[in-house]
Amino acid sequence: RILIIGAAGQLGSELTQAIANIYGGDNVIATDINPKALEKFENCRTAVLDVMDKDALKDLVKDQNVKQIYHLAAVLSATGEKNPLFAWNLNMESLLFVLELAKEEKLDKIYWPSSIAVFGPNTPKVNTPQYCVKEPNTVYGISKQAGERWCEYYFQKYGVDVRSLRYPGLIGYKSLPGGGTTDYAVDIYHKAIAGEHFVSFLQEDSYLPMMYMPDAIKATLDLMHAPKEQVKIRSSYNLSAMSFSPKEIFESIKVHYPEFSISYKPDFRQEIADSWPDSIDDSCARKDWGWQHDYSLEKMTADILKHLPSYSF
Ligand code: VAH
Repeated sequence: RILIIGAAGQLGSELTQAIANIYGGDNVIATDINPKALEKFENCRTAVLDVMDKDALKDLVKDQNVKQIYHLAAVLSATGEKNPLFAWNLNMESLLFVLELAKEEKLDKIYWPSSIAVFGPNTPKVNTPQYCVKEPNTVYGISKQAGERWCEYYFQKYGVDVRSLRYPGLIGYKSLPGGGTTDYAVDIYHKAIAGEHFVSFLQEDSYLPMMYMPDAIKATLDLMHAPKEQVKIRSSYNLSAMSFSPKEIFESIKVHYPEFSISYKPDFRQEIADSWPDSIDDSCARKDWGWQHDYSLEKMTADILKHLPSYSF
């Protein structure tokens, strides 16, 4: 079976559905710490799980014959800055335990998301390469960088087949974001269809790498389904689709909602966004396992504005 930790999160909500559609609901166990959040999963197994409860996790893996784990639970960048040691502890302890469990129980595959947050203020900002200076200055970024080192270590030392992607900001209409610096790019659509004014917590020209959720799901499954020998990078792959600023996403929405209005009120998240790249070079992912994105900003906006108004959470 496939175990998904943090299944009710922004990425997990959609990735769990996609995995259940492929492997059959009986072979997928969606877990989250919040029992209420699990109610939305109708066509797969569910279980309440606190990822910090190592015994419960080990029992679940053994009792349910789990062979793959998608470990998606983490404290994201903005929330992490409010509670640094809690974020470090949860993000790192949980990953180390999943890697150790994979080694002990000889699990087939592990998936663990990294992020563009591994890059820092002195990383090349434009077309950021796969290999470069990475001095992240958020707890979330530090935990993702350390996590990448551990993933590569467990692959090289113990043969654990762990795979990872450095996601850009992810945008989808089927789930709400969970405390990231790119959350504005999801919230803006909700304000547009509600006919309300939007206040951006990032300044208008704050460029960030971004990706529509269907592309993120496709990349994750393409990577996880790739033959082992094609997965040449065992820290985490750079991954990219587009880059845009709050002004540009606003303009793409205004085409559909001419009355929509925006103002800019940068907060503490501006400093985090400023430490991240403007754009990413993901040529390694395209070369090693054939990554191709589908969605541009205009195509994403049209798709979200088509579905969000009638989507019930
Ligand atoms: C965050 N959404 O903002 C996440 C992501 C690149 C950003 O890692 O923390």
